[in-house]
Parts: sequence; structure tokens; C-alpha cells
Amino acid sequence: MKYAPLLSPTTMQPLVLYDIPGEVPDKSGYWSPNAAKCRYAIRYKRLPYETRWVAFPDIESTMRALGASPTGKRNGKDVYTVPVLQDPNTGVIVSDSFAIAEYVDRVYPTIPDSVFESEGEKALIKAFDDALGMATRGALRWMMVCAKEVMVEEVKEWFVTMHEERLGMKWEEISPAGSELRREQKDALKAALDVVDGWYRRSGNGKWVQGDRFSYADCLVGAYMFWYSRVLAKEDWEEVSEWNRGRWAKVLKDVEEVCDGSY
Ligand SMILES: N[C@@H](CCC(=O)N[C@@H](CS)C(=O)NCC(=O)O)C(=O)O
Repeated sequence: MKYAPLLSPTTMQPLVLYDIPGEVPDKSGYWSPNAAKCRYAIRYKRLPYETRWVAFPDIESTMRALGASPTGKRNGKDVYTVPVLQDPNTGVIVSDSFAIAEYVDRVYPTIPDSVFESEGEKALIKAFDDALGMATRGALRWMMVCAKEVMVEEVKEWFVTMHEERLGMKWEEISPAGSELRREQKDALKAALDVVDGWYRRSGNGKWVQGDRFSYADCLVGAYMFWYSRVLAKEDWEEVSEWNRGRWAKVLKDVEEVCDGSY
């Protein structure tokens, strides 16, 4: 079901998207995958927005102060995450990338620029979101270790300690460069992307997950590729992006293009 627009992109105040800053080569700061998912949706819809940076160690205190909802539990305690969207036009604060995409699509439908074609499609794309996360899980620790390299300098030590505590292992054991374990993590990513490539092949050879129609599913695959392209060593991203006949380099390029490219 489509809703009548409440506010127009030309008269609205910019949305505020909270994200974690990094020191990426292009100096944009953007690297985080979860924020990228809903940022692509916002950009696809041509909605004005600004980024507010929150250092990783300050996420919980900043989000509590803002009145954002936690997105889960860890050891029985509420977990606060980014992205979080603050909409100055409505006063609404939304936590979680998927909920943010749903919110902007509902409140700012700007037909035909919807990322969900129907209410019913949301269930399937949510399942797709979860499936992508599960499929690529085997490479998560590799990405985690690489992500340290793009963290802002002051946070690097905190980032290491936080992961050591959460995983109960030394940083050097998580994904040692050149090790058999790293090889397995890379193979796990390759196997995962073969599965995702199989999903694309079912879609009638179109450019998008759903063939000819762009949807939030494409924002999701695009966000994973964006993340890999930002955190992986240059030669590793070059290799990964060429797997499956260059599909991943192309997906990232296509999503960036349709979501109005440059940051
Ligand atoms: N389901 C959430 C997950 C968000 C998430 O895990 N964000 C990470 C950064 S990419 C975070 O804020 N982590 C904080 C923590 O783990 O304490 C979403 O899709 O927005």
C-alpha cells in the first residue's frame, strides 16, 4: 500500500543519520555496513540528510541521551547501536537500519522511488537481510580485524580491547594475516558469495536482486560490498570484487550510481 507523502523532499529539513567515523582513504569517514544499508535507501529516495558522527565507545551514552531504542540484548543488557535516524520534521527517532529504511519509505514515499514495493515485500527482504548476514558470517572476524585499520586513531585501542573481551581471545588470534584461519575465512566468504550469486541468477538476468526492479535488497548487497571495499586491503578487495565474473564490483558500481553516487 502506498501512502500520501506527508512532507516533500524539497521543503523538509535534512534527516540526521548517526554513524561511526573512520579514517578511510577518501577521507569521507564512511565505512560502516549497517549505516550504508539505510543510507543507500535515503539516497535512492533523494531525501536530504546529514551525517552525525558518533565515536564507537560513545554509541551507548549518545543513543541513550537521544532517547533511541536499544536494538538487542547482550548478556542480558540492552545494546545500543548505530545507525539511528533522527527526523527533525516529525520528531521521530528510529534505531536499526531496516526500521530506518521502512520509516523513510513510509513517511517519504516519493513515488516511484520506493525501496519496498508493497507491505508484503518487507517480510521477504527482511529474510533476505538476515540470510545475507548469516551467509557471510564466516568472514565477519576477518572484516572486524581489517576494520581496525580504518578506525580513527583514538579509538583503535578501545576497539581491540572491546573485541578481545567480547570474543574471549587475543586480537592476534581473531584473523591473523597469512594464517590458515584467514584462508578459511576468505574461503567462507567465497562460498557465501557463490550462494548469493546463485540468488541473482534466478532473477532473470536483470541488474538487480529482483531482476529489473531496484529494491532495498540491492541496498543490502551494495552495503556489504561497500563495507568490503572500504575495510579490506586493496588487493583483497580487488580479488573479491572480481569473483563471480566481476559481479561484486558491478553491484557496488550500480548501487552507487542509482543511489546518486559520491559521498
Ligand atoms: N541490527 C542493527 C545492527 C547495527 C550494528 O550492529 N551496528 C554496529 C556498528 S556497524 C554497532 O553500533 N555496534 C555497537 C556495539 O556492538 O556495541 C542494524 O541493522 O542497524
